[in-house]
Amino acid sequence: MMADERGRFITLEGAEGVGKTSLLPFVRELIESSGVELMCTREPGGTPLGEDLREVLLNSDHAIVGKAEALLMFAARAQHVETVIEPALAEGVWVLCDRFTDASFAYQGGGRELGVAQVAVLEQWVHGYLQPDLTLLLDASREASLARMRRRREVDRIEREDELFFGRVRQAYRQRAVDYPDRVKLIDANPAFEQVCESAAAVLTDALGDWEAQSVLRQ
Ligand code: Z5A
Repeated sequence: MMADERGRFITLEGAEGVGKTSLLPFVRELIESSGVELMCTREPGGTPLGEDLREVLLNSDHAIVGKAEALLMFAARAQHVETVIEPALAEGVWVLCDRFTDASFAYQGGGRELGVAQVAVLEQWVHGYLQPDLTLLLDASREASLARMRRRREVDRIEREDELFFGRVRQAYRQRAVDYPDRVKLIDANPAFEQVCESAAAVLTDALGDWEAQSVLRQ
């Protein structure tokens, strides 16, 4: 990569329990092995304000209405984009983010049924100029996700929703891959972890190759 180039912005997405958090160190290592400086972050969170909002969103007992939930997600995101993500990218640092705005389209747009148009208005306002360069979207059956979730910590506020909610979340996520095929790469997360890593590696290797070629052409 040329010294004065912007960093690349890569996001990891998928419904709860699909294995994003498990995959993150593998993705991190693969990207770093290409020689770039990489920063890992997450949403909601990534800043002191964002982490406080995460606590409210996931662990408070408030009955938060869908619109308030969407606005809180985007409040955390506005702080995150302006103070962390954008400055890093501008300095040439690559950013790997565990969830970003595709999650708002899936959970608030789909799960809470606010719709794509409402979420798109917030997206445009908060970071209309910024989109991930690549999104790895892990997709697994609800049975597989549930079985994996049972193996870990207690459930948070959103995870207490019903099956219809999670059906809409998965459908909305899959629609993102249909609507943005060049950016959002659907990865089958049903198989064993090693196989999921292989699929993610194939997608990443392709993207890294394309970006390297673009970088060489610009020199
Ligand atoms: N949210 C939102 O609503 N709107 C937004 O805009 C944003 C977020 C940004 C926080 O997400 C919540 O915020 C989330 C969406 C909402 N709520 N829900 N529900 P989070 O990312 O912090 O939390 P999470 O979705 O619950 O993710 P997680 O806890 O990090 O789960 P995961 O990353 O998908 O899974 P994991 O922890 O990597 O794996 C779970 C277990 O399965 C673990 O024991 C693994 O060892 C095992 N595992 C993983 N992969 C495999 C395979 N392939 N086979 C077998 N076992 C596996």
